[in-house]
Amino acid sequence: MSTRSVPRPMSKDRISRTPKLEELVRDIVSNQPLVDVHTHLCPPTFGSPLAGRRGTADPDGLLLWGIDELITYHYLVCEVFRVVPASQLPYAEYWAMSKSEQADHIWKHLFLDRSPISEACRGVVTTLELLGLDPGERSLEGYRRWFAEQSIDEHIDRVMELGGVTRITMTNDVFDDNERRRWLQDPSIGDDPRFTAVLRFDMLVRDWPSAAQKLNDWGYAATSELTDKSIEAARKFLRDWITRTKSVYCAVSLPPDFRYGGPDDKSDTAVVLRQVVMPVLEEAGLPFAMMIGSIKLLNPELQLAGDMTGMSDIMSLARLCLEFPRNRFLVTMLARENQQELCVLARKFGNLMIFGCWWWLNNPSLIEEITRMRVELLGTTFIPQHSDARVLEQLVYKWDHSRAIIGKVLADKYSDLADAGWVASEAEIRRDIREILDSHARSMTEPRI
Ligand code: FIX
Ligand code: ZN
Repeated sequence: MSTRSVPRPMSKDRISRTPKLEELVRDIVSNQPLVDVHTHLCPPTFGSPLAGRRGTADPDGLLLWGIDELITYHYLVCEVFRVVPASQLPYAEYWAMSKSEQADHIWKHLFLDRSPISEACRGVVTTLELLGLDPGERSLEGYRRWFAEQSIDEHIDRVMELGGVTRITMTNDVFDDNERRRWLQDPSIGDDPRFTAVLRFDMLVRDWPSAAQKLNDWGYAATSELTDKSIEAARKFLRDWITRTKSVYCAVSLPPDFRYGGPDDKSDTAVVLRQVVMPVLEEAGLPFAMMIGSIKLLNPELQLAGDMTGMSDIMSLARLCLEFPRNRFLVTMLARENQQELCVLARKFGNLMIFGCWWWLNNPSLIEEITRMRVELLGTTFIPQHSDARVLEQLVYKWDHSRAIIGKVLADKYSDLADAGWVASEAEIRRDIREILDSHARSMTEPRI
């Protein structure tokens, strides 16, 4: 029985394809509070190079904020070396500059000598604008004075409010000496209700022999041979640090040539995943986040800005989902070419949650393409974005820019649905968008009692 010719009775809260529907959807998306499922931010207890009002500067501090950190973001370091190549300004000379000298250099070449139209440059402009500063000021001095006047705790609250972020998920790399030392000195440094911890251990999966050496230095009986003794030591190491950090999930980033061959794969990476990571995380009830596709330090002279992307093997992920149905996987892939097959894989495995448009996918044109495809293939069962903020104030622009695109895509999708004859109510749209933008991320990062 086709009902096409018979228009659906429109109750008062049902809205068909009208500018009103699109506006409503965009408005709901731009105001939905959310949990940011992956950042490199942390509370002030981890120290900060910038003191702010009543603060103390800690040159090795891990909380980056302020104008000089915004301008010297590794995305912009890449871009300035395109404008002033190393043949004109050798890498060593750039890295020998102070943070503010580096910022002045980038500001001159990417903001003053040409319009800041790249996404990373535009991000700085949006951040200044939404913080109430005048992006048109052509010098950094005024911004530096303003940031020096901010007291960091109030500033964190303000930035979270502007980004619509209710909880920030950290990245706590246990193989980073600076980070690990701070946790050992004071395990309560992560006890800030605005933040949740994530135990990150790339080396354990990427390079077992080096990780084993470190575990051994730290008192765990691990050797480069993955004997039962080493495996038990690695399990104890993970359990200890999950408890110490109260981590809500564990994470690794993996290169494009990451391979998991299944139960018979005897490679170090496979054995560590199969016999250490999967059992410990199943036991702890924690999701395992895999960020797949980054080649570390392709151009080491660029330091953090020197990484590269590459296409990855989706079947390795498929084998893990097949072999470990009781584990939850939180996955993002770096290559544009992997996005469609990742969506299709998620249709095969309910324990696979896709998140974010990672790194070089975090650009309006690609966020739109990927989000549209995900809605079409996964409905409301994915996490559209994470900020990957390395500098506190990046939360402001990363969410402002992403919400605009996600809102546009969802407005289209609800209009298409209305055209098809199913007109969602405002309450139904709010329910769906809360699920897409917040509920999934919240359930993957729920603090453990
Ligand atoms: O591995 C990661 O968590 C990446 O997000 C970072 O290493 C990367 O440097 C980054 O900041 C991406 O946006
Ligand atoms: Zn990251």
